[in-house]
Amino acid sequence: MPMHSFSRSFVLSLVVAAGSSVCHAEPIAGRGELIEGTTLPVARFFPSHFTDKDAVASFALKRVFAKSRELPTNYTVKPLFEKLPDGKNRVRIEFPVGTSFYATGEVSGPLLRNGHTITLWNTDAYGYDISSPSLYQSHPWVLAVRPDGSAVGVLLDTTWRTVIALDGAMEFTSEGNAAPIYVVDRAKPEEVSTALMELTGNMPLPPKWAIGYHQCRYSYFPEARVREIAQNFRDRDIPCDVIWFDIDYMNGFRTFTVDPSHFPDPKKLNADLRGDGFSLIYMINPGIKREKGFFVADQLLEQGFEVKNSKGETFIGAVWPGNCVFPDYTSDKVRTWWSGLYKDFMAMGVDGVWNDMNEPAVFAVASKTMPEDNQHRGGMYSSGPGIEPVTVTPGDHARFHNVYGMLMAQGTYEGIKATNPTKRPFVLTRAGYLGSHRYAATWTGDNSANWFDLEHSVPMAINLGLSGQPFAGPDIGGFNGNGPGNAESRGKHFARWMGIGALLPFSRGHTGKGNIDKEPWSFGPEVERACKLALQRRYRLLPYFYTLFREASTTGVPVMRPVFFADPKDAALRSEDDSFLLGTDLLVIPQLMPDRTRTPIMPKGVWRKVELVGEANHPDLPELRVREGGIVPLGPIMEFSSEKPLDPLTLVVSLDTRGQATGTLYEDAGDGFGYQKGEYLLTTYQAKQEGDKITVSILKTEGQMARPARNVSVTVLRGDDQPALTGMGPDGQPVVVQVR
Ligand code: NBV
Repeated sequence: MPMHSFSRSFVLSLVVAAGSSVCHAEPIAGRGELIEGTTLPVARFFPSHFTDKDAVASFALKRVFAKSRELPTNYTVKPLFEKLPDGKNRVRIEFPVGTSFYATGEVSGPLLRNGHTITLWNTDAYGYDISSPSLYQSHPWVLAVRPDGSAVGVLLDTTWRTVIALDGAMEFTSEGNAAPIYVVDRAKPEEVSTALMELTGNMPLPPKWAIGYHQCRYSYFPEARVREIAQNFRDRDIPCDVIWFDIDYMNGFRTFTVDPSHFPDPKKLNADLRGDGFSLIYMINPGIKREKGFFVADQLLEQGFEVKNSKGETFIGAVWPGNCVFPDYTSDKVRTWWSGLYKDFMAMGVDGVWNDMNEPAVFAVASKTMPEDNQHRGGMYSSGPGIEPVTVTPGDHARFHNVYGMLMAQGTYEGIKATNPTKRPFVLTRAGYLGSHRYAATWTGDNSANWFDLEHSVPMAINLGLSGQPFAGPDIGGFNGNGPGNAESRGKHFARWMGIGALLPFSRGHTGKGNIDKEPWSFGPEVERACKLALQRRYRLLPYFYTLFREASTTGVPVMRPVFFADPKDAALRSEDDSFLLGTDLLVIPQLMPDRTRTPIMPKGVWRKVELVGEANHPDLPELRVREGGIVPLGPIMEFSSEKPLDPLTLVVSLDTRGQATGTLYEDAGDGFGYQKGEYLLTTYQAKQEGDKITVSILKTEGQMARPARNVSVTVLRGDDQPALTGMGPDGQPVVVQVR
């Protein structure tokens, strides 16, 4: 992977070509070239002060990309590099007036990043707000959309602390070694997403259960409480696939242990819950209690696998269990050891793992993390199976801080996969870096139970998707606090957040310790009904979501998209971040603060209102609209994702002005890797109106999975006030709908 495959002679020739490597008072153009291995051209630029000492392993790129040819002389993006007097490296790129900036990873506030500055430095940002300079993740990546709708993505290949300023121009200022940038110039923003995937790797297809709804809190214990939560979901017919075990399940916060007084028989508990259709996710943190006789600490210290301080001694920092030692995940040997710890743990009946506090968070120090001069040993790094490893040289924590969490998540992912090789791993990580999507989904950390964070949860998830992390979402309901105002407004706030959260790629309710209960039924019958409808919508939409996850994993185009993706030339859509798109065909118009009067800006064309579960005009649920020309596949309402077969398959059709529509459906076993050998079915359905008949049929199929024997129920949307037309027939044969 990920070292710029600098053979020594390559680096030397580069240095010679660049001339002297001294400080430059004025910005100057770097040396550009095109790289091999991408579908369309990607340019790489090195600062002229770049030397072979700067050439370190990349953790963002999925592999080394060799030069393919010289940069065409008419290449329009012209970065200017500068070595600043304080030793920092700056690169600045000018764009035409009217260019809109997005991405930059996990950022609070609006979708449009023009005028914003962010510092990439993974931080335990409890209770953050839009003024927080750094959150939990670092993505040195910006998407620029020019006024004509063409788009440019820029990746600065550094792990060091970096400030991204988007004040007119695009500017990165980074500490540490000089680094190259990768520039993707494309006709449309989607194509930039695809190029980003080609550079950084793809998100593996998640197991289907992980796309269902997740219920969490800090923390459900003892065992009886966990059972009660699970039972409530089933008794109340509220869909839910996953129950989470936060830190209190552990014995004295020791990782890989279970508190025997609260969970005397976790294997039985897990088996019972699984029998009820739940999957179970348990938290694992990087701070390992420094205690003789604790097997994880003993193994870590005996092998010398811990992070050291600047004197080469074991670094000790306080976290939940008290004084802790920290695995040095920059070493492949340490990651392999860490992976091995999951074997016994998973055997308890664990389905997925949650890595928290992995910025890494350290208590009682102003920096909230370990000292920047702590030492990491490095080793070999490969981004995944079959990718040739590169050497990671040892270095300071300052260089590895932003990738510590990602490397932990990678070790976790690989451990889970080795333990259960026939299952798709699921990992959730709090800290991350550009490339984390190769191993883990993410959530937006310790947000707050207020209206602002509810509103910002939409653009936060969109910008993560535009930064290569499609599997993201907030703590639904808010982590910090009970909610705004009195009991009634808290209930409304929760219902509205569930309405939106149920339509985000990662959908999990969670709240902090000491807060009021925040399960769907905790706020009384009215809120419970809104939550139930919200979640039933998600489950009806699961076939569509799963199709979009598959698309994201193969093309890099995110599941959740900004509305400007519908028409990148339309300047009016550029700052719209209340509404969002799921795929190309479904527009979600959320209900935010009750007294908010702003009307979201819609993309041009006809977007027809659709009702999925009898929720018409519910005041707390987002409005859903289907694009003209689109077909959205739906399944039956279910209580968990594998409860029922996809029968009937419902196709919601919205005809365009020519009387036509198309849409796709991806299906496979829902878990395992058979899909990689062709055991899947990708069907493109088409609808055509001729005279007073609309015929829905299969346009093409891909994959070797047999088509299940089932019925297709067709719903053809018309005007918002006109009833839909319907028809039914066996899948595989044309269904004819009579126009009345
Ligand atoms: O493990 C407890 C919490 C967890 O619930 C939350 O989601 C994480 O972001 N964790 C942080 C540590 C304590 C936070 C106050």
